[in-house]
Amino acid sequence: MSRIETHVGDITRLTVDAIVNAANSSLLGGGGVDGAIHRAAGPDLLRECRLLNGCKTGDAKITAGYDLPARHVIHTVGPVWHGGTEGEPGLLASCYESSLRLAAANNCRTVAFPAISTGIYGYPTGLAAETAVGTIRNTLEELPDIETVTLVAFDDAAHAYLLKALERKED
Ligand code: AR6
Repeated sequence: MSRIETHVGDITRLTVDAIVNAANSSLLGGGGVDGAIHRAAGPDLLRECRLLNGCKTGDAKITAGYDLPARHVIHTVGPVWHGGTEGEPGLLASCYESSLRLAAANNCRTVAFPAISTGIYGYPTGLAAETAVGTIRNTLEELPDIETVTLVAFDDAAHAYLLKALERKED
């Protein structure tokens, strides 16, 4: 049985142990999924984020989920797409790996990810889906306590890329 699932819709509605936020290095909020998570969590989330001293690209930090159904938010900072020659794939893989390791270290068994970097940061959706699926598969081998990872697509087009990536790697 695969431990990776997909879901189409709004990540802020999911009842999981942790949702991952596609943040920026300030961790002080922004647009896209970051804005949606801060709106749904309420102002206490920003209060806790102010104490974290930001986050480097490819790293992750954890907070409580406040008014969200999710118990925690894991904030990670994806790379801005510059054409793929500035280490973007490695940095994106590092977002997924760091977030999963942080989830496991905080006893989170169910984790949901948005498509990190594929909105405002311009990472091509298909390439990002391949990196997400490959990295999650590899990392889960070392994290037996994580039961389910949900990859959240905001629309059907993004979902199709996720399904393609999941199919391709499932040999
Ligand atoms: N639920 C699930 N996915 C969503 C939601 C949602 N509620 N809202 C948007 N998406 P983006 P990035 C999808 O731009 O590219 C912020 O300002 C969206 O369709 O949120 O990593 C931060 O502060 C896309 O597929 O994140 C940073 O400055 C994916 O989430 C910057 O944007 C990611 O799009 C980060 O840019």
